[in-house]
Order: sequence, then C-alpha cells, then structure tokens
Amino acid sequence: FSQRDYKLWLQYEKKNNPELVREYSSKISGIVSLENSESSKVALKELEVGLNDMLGKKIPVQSKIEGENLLVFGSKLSLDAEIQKKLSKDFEAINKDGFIIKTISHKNKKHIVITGKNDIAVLYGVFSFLRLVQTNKSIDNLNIVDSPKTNIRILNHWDNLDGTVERGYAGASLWNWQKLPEFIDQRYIDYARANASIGINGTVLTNVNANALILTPLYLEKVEALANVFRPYGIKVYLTARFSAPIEIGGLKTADPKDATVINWWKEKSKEIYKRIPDFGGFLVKANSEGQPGPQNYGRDHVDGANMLADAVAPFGGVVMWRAFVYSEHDASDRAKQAYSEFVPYDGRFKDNVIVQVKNGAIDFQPREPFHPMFGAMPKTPLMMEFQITQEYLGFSTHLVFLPKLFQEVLEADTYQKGKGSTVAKVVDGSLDNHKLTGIAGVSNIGSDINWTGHPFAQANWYGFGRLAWDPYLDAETIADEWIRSTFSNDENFIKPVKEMMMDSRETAVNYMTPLGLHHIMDTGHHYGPGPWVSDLGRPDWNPVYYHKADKNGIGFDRSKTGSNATSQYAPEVAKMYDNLATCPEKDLLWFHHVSWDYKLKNGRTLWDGMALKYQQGVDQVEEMVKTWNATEKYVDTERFKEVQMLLQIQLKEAKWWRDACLLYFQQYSGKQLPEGVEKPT
Ligand code: GCW
Repeated sequence: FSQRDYKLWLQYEKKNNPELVREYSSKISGIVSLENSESSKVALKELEVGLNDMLGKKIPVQSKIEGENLLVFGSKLSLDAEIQKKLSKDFEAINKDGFIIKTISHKNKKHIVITGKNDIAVLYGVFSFLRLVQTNKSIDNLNIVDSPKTNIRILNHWDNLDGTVERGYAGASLWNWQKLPEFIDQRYIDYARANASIGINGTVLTNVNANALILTPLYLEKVEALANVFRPYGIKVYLTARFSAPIEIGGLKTADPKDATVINWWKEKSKEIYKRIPDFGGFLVKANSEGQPGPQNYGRDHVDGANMLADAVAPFGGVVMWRAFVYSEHDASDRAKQAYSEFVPYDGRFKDNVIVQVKNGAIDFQPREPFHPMFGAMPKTPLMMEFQITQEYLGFSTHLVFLPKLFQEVLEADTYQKGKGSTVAKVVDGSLDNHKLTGIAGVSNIGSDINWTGHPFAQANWYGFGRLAWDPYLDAETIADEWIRSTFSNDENFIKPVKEMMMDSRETAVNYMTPLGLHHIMDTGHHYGPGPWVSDLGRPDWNPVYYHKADKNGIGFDRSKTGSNATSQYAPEVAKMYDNLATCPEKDLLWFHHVSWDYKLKNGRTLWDGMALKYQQGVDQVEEMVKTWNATEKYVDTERFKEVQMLLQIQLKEAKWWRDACLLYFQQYSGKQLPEGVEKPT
C-alpha cells in the first residue's frame, strides 16, 4: 500500500533529474540547526526527511557554521551578531510570523540562512524553503522576505463529540476523544505538520453547533493533550462555547450575559482552561442562529454576549470569534439581508478582543454568491472571513471543484466602501480600516479517510485555503501550480492540463448546478444534488422555491430596489451596478433580479436558452475533465489515478442529473423547448 494519498502535498518525491539533484546538493552540503527548541527540532526533522528523500542521500547535520554552502536555520537571537546585522533591514520588514530566506556570504563562504523573529516563523521559512525544492525552483542567490497578512489563520472543525462531522464527507472526526489524552495518534502530528506547512496557526476543534461537555474537565484534559501536540507547530487550540453552558454543565439557572453568576462562571471557566493551556486561543460562538442558544434568549443582544465572553478571556490574551451567520424564521422576506441589518448597527460596540466572523456571502456557501455586504460596512469592528472548505453545496467529496478560484473571486471583490480599490481582501487583512486583529477561517474538509479529505483533489482546497489565509492576494493559479507539483509531479505534460482542469472546475460546477446567479436549489437537508422543486419545509427560507421564484413570468430573486432592496446594503457604486440590469454581471443576474424567460442576455440568447446552454456547458466541461484525467495515466500512481477516474465518472453522471432535473423542472414554467445543442433528458 503506497502512502501517497496520505502524504498530502508533503510527498518529498525523489527527484529523477540528476542535474537538478547535483545543483541542489551543491548548495546544501550540510544543515546547521542553531537552536534546540521543540519547534526547532520539528523543523530539523522536516528538513532532513524532505531533503534526504528528494535528493536521495543523507545530508549531514551540524550545530555550528563550519564549512561552506550550508543551510543554516534559527531565530534571530540564535544568529551570529554579524549575520544579524546583515539582515537587519529584513528583520525590520517582517512581522512576528514572517521569515527571511537569504543567500549570504559569511567569512567569505556562501550559505543559505532561514530565520525569523521566533522559532515558529523559522518553521514557516523551513517549509517555504522545502517548497522551493519540491517545485523545482532555483535556490541560487535567494532573497525571500515574507510575512503573513492576517493574524488568525484558522480551521473550523464542525466535529461533534460522538465522532460525527457536520457537513463532513471524509470519514469520522480526527479527534479520538475516547482514547485521548493518553493515546496520541500519529495523525495529530501529521495534521499539525500539514497545517504548519501552509501557515495555518489555529484550529477550532469542535462544531459551532456546540456541545457544552467539551468545557468539562473530562474533555479539557483531552483538549490539553492535543494542544501539547500542536504547540511546536505554532497551532493554537480554540473551542466553541455553547452559550447555555453555565446552565448545562454549571448548574446555574440562567445563561444571561448580564447575570453576575454567569459572568463569574465564564471567568472561572476561562481561568481553568488557561491553567491547562496557557496559549489557548479563545472561543468561537454561534449564537441565536438555527436554534442555538444565545444572549437573545434573555433579551440581550449579540454585543452583550460577545463582550461578556471577551472579558472572560481578555486577561489571558484570548479572543472571541463571534459569528454573524444569523437569520430568523420570523422574517422570511429576504434572508440575504438579515445579518447586515442586525450586525451593522453594533459597529463600534464590541470589545477589542472580539472579531466578527462573516461568511463569504449573505446566504450560505453557495457555488457562487456576491460578496457579503457586511465587508467594509463595519469600519470600527474587525471582521474575519469564513470560507467553507468542505463542499456542502459543491458535490461533497465526490465532485472535483478547486475552491481557491471561489475564494479569490470573493477576496478581490471591490466593496467601494472607501472608494475604488476597497477590496474584501483589504477588509480582511485590516488595511482598509486599520485593524490589528485580523483573520480568515475555513470550515474544515478533513476527516479520518486515508487521504484526509475524501477526494484527492479536495486536498488542494485545504492547501489553497491555508495559502490564501497567509496571503489573501495570492493567485489561484499559483496555488494550483505549487500544489500539483508538490502533490503529484513536476512534469509539465501533467501540470499544464491538470492545472487547466482545476482552474475551470469551479465555473464548471456553477454551470451544471446554479448558473446565472441561481442559488440554494440543492435538495434540502443534505444539500446534495438538485431539488429546485422542494417547497414543503417548515421554514419558508429553507425551501429552494423561495430562492429561485420561478413562475410563468420568469425566474430569479428580485433583490434590487424594486424588490427586497438588498442591493442598498452595498456601497452606492456597487448597489447601482447590481440594481441596473444593464450593469449587473450576468453571473449574478438571478441573485438580484427576477427576469422574464424571454429576457435577452448579452450574447443575444433568451434567458431560457442561455440557461439551458449553461447547464449543457457544465456537462460538456465535465466530459473534458474526464478526458484530461484519462490522458494523465502515465504520470500518476495507479492508486490515485483510479480514484480520481472513478470520482470523475460519478461527477459526470451527476452533472447530467443536475442539468436534466433543473431543466425539466424549470421548463414547466418557461413552457419552452430546449435550444439546439442541449441534450434531451432521457
Ligand atoms: O451551512 C449551514 C449548514 C449547517 C451549519 C450552518 C452554520 C454548523 O447547513 O450545517 O451548521 O450553516 O454555518 O452554522
């Protein structure tokens, strides 16, 4: 059994080009480890495993700079005064987690130095150096100075204490609560390595639909064991806080955030946690959303709830990530408007260690959503991005969809909140409104499957999330290139077609699922496959018909000023663009407008024909993916080749299912024939 599936992007495949091996070897005649901290040991081990495997020989390790062409690593204070001085400008340019990789001349000998202000930053530098070798980049005259642009780069596990994972499609939860704390699964270590390699520095272990038991000593002891494993890799542990925990596990009569006993309970609980885990990150909270308890149960608001918890963790340097994913069954007029309406008036009222976590779009992780109007609209409040890495609405772990394309589209979107160029990325990295507390969260797609993520290509979404959390301005194509090289092969014959396939895959899924701004028409509950006809759920805002509003006159949700006026939540420039049919991007058309079946699209087709052709195009694109992949056989190991081949066949079958189901259903309303070029459903 090969471990390729398991090894993610840390394959460290042996280089088969002797010239390249000679070239690298000549620049790395030895490894010098200047420190002896836990993180430093981890970095050394990674360098040894990585370089020895890739270059096919054992590189000697030493603790002093003796010789030449050495690879020297250690944090600033471990460096020779002369080297420190040489790098002084670079040290000024980096932040706490930033690193320097530089070819220097020391006592007339050339060396490569990897350094940063602390040993975690050095570890990031080490992984970045390994990536250069993994991806066949030159290590000549290196001069890399790189810092992450956000502080909190975090995975949100929606993992339940019974081992199930909400919206998880890659097996059971990684956390084996039953065997912890004594049993440390090798997976915990490899999970930490993989995360550190892409700069992820936090993990919320538990589901936002929270269970208070995680806060009891029985579980905290287990959480502590995980925190101990993750610490050398720079990964802080966070937990979800169930708002009613003071009642459920504390024996109190209330969880009212203004009640003195409740305030005290959370203070004591925080003290207890920090005693075990001094670098505990803080709490993530879903309150008064989809039935979760919260401050509103006591007539208080989100600010009261968040600030009370923030006070409890503040003495220890903890943060509270308070989610803005709220929508009420009592106001079903337009769900897309609710989070903004509720949260924007709170701007400026949250404590300094509160960060509001906002999903990328105003509904719920759809294949395509316009950016959430809250971004840029709360200048006095730090907002963090919540992306979903697990593919709840995007074909689970069965469909190949490269999400960094989606993430990039959102990050690049211009909010215009401070004039042109006020991108979502600038809100998230704090530069638009001058915030120090910044972050990006990704709902994890990781589970106990051998390959971690269910689909071999879903590993790229974990990877890409981490890279974008580090640098929200990175290009999805660069990410795909790095990932393919370090996961599969450096052969251009493989990279070119596979990269193209990945880059097109997100638009492909949009085409066969929800073209032209359609959304939330997945079958209900599980959200897999089409279900535009569903109309009988208890809550109207859970029914697909609520979102597409198809009738004889046309289709789409009118959110323009003639409709729900959700467009007014955007800056005037953006509102105007979306309001006006002539300027609203066609990819968002039915998100913002209800238009007739005969509405003329920019290519001259009627809406009905154009929509039918988009569904067909999605199917055609998956056919192409199948062909592309089949042609890669000689470049890939049989195991992964076959897995992806089988998965693509399912994706093709299901793309047709989506096309046929949606077109047959909508045809009842349009009353029109399918245009030429669209396959008739059988
Ligand atoms: O996307 C929806 C999911 C729920 C999830 C919720 C949320 C954790 O369908 O399963 O609950 O969002 O983000 O809170």
